[in-house]
Amino acid sequence: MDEQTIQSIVNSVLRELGEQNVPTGQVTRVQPQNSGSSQNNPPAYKPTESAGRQSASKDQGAGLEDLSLDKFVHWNGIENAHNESVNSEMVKQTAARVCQGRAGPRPRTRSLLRFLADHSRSKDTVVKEVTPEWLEKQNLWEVQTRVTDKSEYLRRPDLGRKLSDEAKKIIGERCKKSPQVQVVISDGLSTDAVTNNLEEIIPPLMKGLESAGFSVGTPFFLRYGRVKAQDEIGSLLQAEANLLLIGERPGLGQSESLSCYCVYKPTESTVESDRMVISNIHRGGTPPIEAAAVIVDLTRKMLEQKASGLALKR
Ligand code: B12
Repeated sequence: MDEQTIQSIVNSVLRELGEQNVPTGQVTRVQPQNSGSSQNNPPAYKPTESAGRQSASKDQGAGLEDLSLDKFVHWNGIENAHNESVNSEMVKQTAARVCQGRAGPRPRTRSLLRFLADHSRSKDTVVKEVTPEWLEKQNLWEVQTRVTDKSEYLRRPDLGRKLSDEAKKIIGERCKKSPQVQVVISDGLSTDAVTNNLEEIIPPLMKGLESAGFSVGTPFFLRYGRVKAQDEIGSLLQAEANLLLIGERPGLGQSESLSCYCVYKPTESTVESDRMVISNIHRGGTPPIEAAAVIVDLTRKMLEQKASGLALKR
């Protein structure tokens, strides 16, 4: 491929991304190579004035728009559709990667870039840390599992299920003993899940539990936690119900989703079938305020029936 062809491909990609100071003279249309039936090939790329266009920037590539914006998530990439309204309706209804179109056998530039951006965001939220400053603002103190850093957290789930000796000591000293309900917050597999949802879920959750007449323990943050860590905390504090708000493993469309795992009288011999989960808590799923009400209701049932998981009749 000669240099001019490469330059024109680069320019056409930049144009599709909304760069306006790409020298027009050099932009040539990138034609898909014809292999087999041309009937299956979408039309060649044409720069359009659609989503993604942004103000001119002198520095090519600088200031490209955030690919998580709604207009990219709900982007209809199918051109010349037989029934356009069916596709645009579908695109409006979901954040799933539908109606992306294709360039020959490959994804279109815009959908490939969005895919890569979503993937980076998911990886970021797993490796990022909840900062001590943020915890201080939330009035939360922290303890740690036996994991020493993020990399070990990912390699050794078993250590994330156990409290460090120091954590046991601090919890013993600072927490109210034998409350009816103990709330614990943990980063788990998504830091954004915690930092984006906590401020909206904690106040209605704590208020809801108190208004329901339950004695509520001292909430705290568990760094590098796995779900089973709630069982050791339960044994330690002798709480009737343990509620663990923890970051979910991110997906390619959603990286800030929180779960609440709930158990009645957890001990170290608690098994998964004793546990329940309210998942998908985030603004685009079950909104945090609504989730708080669901959790309060479930807690009431656990305390009434003295059971959780499969033993609980819902
Ligand atoms: C990863 C995952 C799994 C993995 C867990 C392996 C592991 N060690 O990570 C596997 C494939 C084994 C799994 C199995 C199941 N899962 Co699952 N799982 C998930 C997923 C994608 C992420 C969970 C997560 O990030 N947890 C946080 C991290 C930090 O936890 P962890 O300590 O590393 O791992 C623990 C939890 O993941 C927990 N867990 C995982 N799934 C479930 C399901 C239930 C009901 C419970 C109580 C616990 C639980 O078990 C792990 C070991 O303790 C969620 C999707 C989501 N949006 O949350 C679904 C999800 C939680 N799972 C679900 C279901 C239904 C199941 C199964 C019942 C499927 C089945 N029919 O067998 C089983 C139950 C397993 C169990 N532990 O009881 C549903 C729960 C729906 C609900 N609200 O009740 C979810 C929300 C998916 C969905 N949208 O349908 N799961």
